[in-house]
Amino acid sequence: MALPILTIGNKNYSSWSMRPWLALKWAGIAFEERIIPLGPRGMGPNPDILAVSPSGTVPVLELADGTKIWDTLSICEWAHEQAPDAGLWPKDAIARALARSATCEMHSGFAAVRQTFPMNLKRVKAGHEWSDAVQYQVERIDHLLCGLKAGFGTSDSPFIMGRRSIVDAFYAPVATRFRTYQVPVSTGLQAWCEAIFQDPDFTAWDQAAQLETWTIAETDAV
Ligand SMILES: N[C@@H](CCC(=O)N[C@@H](CS)C(=O)NCC(=O)O)C(=O)O
Repeated sequence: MALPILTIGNKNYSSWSMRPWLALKWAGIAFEERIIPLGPRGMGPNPDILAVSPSGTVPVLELADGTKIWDTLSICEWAHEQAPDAGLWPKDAIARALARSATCEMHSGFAAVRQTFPMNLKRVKAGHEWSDAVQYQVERIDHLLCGLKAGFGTSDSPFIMGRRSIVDAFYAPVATRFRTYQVPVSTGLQAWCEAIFQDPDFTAWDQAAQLETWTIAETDAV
């Protein structure tokens, strides 16, 4: 049977693409990967993306029967349903509800963080400045993830819910943003960031990003 096809943006910049890519890897689901290089923000609909994705955004997962799943969280949910023992969602109902809440808060929120710290894996920037509103969101992320880890993590795993889950996948791009723009975080959150950076699947994505030659001048100038 044909493998599902995950179409993503290029790995240096596409934070939404990283999330389901990690979730599929962590669930052990084989897939074919196709990359469409992203253009500058506000350039209008990208015809290459529109040709494969009904929303005009990536990621999009095309199943063997032609069905297209065009939303990050929906692709992660699909991965969980294909491989329920992989732990992408916790088995405990309360843990799962809170993991979903944290994931949805990322999916629909933190606009100031996303705007001020665009994902750019190849970049390290000293002296970046951000507003109090952004700092408030940074602290909210820190408090949220450390609180979940204190409640549901385990001493033998550095990940938020005790093993690699959709929460880690959703916040992994944020860890890279804090690395790129040298945003100070608590010791606890920094330990989680380091665990993400050492994860073999994250590392594979990051190494591929470092080799990309596509650039978005507007993002590189932030
Ligand atoms: N809510 C969507 C967001 C996807 C999204 O905004 N993707 C960006 C790339 S990271 C995109 O495709 N932008 C269109 C473009 O760059 O042309 C999801 O969860 O999948």
